[in-house]
Amino acid sequence: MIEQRRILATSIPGPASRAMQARKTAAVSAGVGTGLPVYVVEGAGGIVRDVDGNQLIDFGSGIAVTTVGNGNQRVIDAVTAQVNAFTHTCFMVTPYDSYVAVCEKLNALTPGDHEKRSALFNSGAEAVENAVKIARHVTGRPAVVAFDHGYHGRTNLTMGLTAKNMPYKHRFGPFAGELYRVPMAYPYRWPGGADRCAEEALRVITDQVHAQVGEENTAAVIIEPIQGEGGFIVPPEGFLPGLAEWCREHGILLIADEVQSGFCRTGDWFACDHEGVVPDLVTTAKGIAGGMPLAAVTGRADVMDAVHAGGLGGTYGGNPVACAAALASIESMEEDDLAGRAREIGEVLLDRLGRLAEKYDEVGDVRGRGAMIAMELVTDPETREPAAALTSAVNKGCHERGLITLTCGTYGNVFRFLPPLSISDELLHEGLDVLEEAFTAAVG
Ligand code: PLZ
Repeated sequence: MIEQRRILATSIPGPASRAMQARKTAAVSAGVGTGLPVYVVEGAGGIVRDVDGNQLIDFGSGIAVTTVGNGNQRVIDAVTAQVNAFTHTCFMVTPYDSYVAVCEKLNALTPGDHEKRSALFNSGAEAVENAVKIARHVTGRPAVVAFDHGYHGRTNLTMGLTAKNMPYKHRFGPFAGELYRVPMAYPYRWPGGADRCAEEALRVITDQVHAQVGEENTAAVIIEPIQGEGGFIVPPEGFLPGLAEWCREHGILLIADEVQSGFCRTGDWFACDHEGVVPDLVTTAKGIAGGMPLAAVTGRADVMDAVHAGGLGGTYGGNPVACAAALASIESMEEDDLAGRAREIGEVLLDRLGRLAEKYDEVGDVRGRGAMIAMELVTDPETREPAAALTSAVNKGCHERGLITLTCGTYGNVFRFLPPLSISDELLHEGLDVLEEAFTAAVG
């Protein structure tokens, strides 16, 4: 395993990475961007090593995917054994046990102790598409309600559910019909203030659906219990339970998109667990399989079984190598108490970022849960004008110093922290030192 140490061997990106990036430009569609063009050769724990010999601290986990750590040994062993046995049969043709075992785990671990069923897919977007298919099929209703700042994917249906135009939707329409958007309970930017956010947001949302869509036309409400790409927006206490209750009253299915927030990331198995919210359907992906492509829809047995045989599927959904990786990842989460580790990481992040916020007015808000933490940067704490330029300058400064960081947010002014849960305290603190240095340099 490569040493758990940051190494700056060349400038970042170094000469070998720059040469590869030139080939990338000539070979790969310009539509596929790269945030930090260092070309990776190896990863272990909280470190990613590039082709120039630089070792970067990983605060991104490939966008919340390598939750169990880069190069997790359990995942490596399980994947290797599975590749040697067989790589594919198509579960719809000749099934295999690991698919069933992953579904059993999902049914047991997702919120609620009611009877559940699951179906496996390849990507988060595909899981969301299928959750919507199922919700429409079982309710016989067309409308789906999504939120401001929401992100659900890049396929046609999920683009329609995603809020942000650039870069996700711009000139890629027209989008699917019967998708409606309502305001998100965003405490930091709620006009009536954070204290009134839960109650007022619930009123606005339910009024809007009643007046503009009709509850009886609404199949599902889809929400990320902590919004990811939109800015790590944590709804105020009471908001999600209130939304779940209103959905139940009207026979509307609540779909929790836990693609980014799920699998120990927030210090619970799922972000919904924090307030005991039990959705009808849950979508998962990313952290489920330690980097192998796997996604799932898990939900109430009566809902999931209402679909006719053959109505759900796909060639690769629940690929055996991905399922082996998922079982190994879940075992790591259970055996190593990664939810507990996420809470510890969260305490360190909140403490250090909180101190940065005391020092600098530009840090407008620090929020999140477990190892899903963000700071929102503003030009002025009174007007809360988003500081997108400062955010990208800090991001660039971190990259140059050997720290992989990610930004997010509708206004591009949120700095997010998603380290692998196997990261050591030492690397975590060193990464935060680097961030502070980059922040101080950028703020001037
Ligand atoms: N739902 C909540 O966060 C993926 C997107 C990266 P896929 N988020 C990272 C990018 O720019 O494409 C995501 C998510 C939530 C759905 C998805 C979609 O998951 O596996 O990328 O399709």
